[in-house]
Amino acid sequence: MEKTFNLPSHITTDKLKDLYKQMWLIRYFDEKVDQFFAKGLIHGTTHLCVGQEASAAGAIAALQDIDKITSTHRGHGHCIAKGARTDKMMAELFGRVTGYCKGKGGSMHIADLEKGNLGANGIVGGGIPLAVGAALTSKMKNEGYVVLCFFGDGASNEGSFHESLNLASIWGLPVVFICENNQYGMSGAAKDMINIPDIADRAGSYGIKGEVVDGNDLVEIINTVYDAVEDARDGNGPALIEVKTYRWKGHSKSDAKKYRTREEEQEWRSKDGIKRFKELLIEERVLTEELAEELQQEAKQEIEDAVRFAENSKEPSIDTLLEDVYA
Ligand SMILES: Cc1ncc(C[n+]2csc(CCOP(=O)(O)OP(=O)(O)O)c2C)c(N)n1
Ligand SMILES: [Mg+2]
Repeated sequence: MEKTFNLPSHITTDKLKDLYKQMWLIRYFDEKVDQFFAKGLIHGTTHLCVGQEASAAGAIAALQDIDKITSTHRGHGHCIAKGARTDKMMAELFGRVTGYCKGKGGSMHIADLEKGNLGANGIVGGGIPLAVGAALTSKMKNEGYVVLCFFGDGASNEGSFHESLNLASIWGLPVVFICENNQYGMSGAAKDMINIPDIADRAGSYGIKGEVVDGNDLVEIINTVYDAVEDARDGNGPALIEVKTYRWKGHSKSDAKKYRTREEEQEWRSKDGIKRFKELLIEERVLTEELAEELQQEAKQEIEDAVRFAENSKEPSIDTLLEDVYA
């Protein structure tokens, strides 16, 4: 069986297995980071995307290798899905020389230009104009790549979102905006901050297509993003896709989550995108229980190995303190 579920032709059976493992990699990576933060072994700050795995894995699976992404402060999943090495990511969070920024950048500065990841961004809404700039480059130089731009519900209230969508629209740029509506921006519920039920409807103000997808349905995400990306590649301009999802953990470290109920959390956990994808793959005979378990264990082991790699790497030496630092 080469192709299932009416997915794009590059999503082969092997790719489906990879995606299943990839979602576990993202989850185990962030679970591990959570533990190390709690123990005080990782410094700075971090934002975990546990619960949002299908969004990163699905949207990026729709791309070709030449395509680019811009990410956010909650970007570990985007990074892994765009092909980053988990050991170099973990080393970066541990502040070691083997990390993506030689240990000086941390969670919100990981970029991987070789793989087309233009970088995480600590400025809410900061990646959106960058994505539009990269898409303008693609168009002007006729490079053929599309840019996938991730941001949150909170970021969709920033001026940069509105200015960027307007420019991308009038210039017909090859960029697809992915709004990961995880229901909260810090402690603010999206429903209290935005007076329309669907952020995707904001696309109408800019004359571009807007769609809502279920953030726990990997297949729906791949298909919707793929159509938008290929449309953009064909010169038909941008689109806005709102992924309805949920962050299982707090906003950042030390968040008691007093602004939401445990029942609400439980309800979203029961819709887990990884679990749903596993059930689908078993039903479609792509996976057996045994193979699913094997892939999950491989992912777990890779993250354990990433931690060993980080722990065994050196911290930057004092004489490199001012190297590669721009501010
Ligand atoms: C320009 C700017 N304003 C405020 C902040 C502080 N801040 C960091 S994350 C965040 C919430 C962002 O919410 P959302 O866009 O929904 O992303 P999520 O954290 O939910 O993934 C805020 C306000 C910031 N980093 N940058
Ligand atoms: Mg949010």
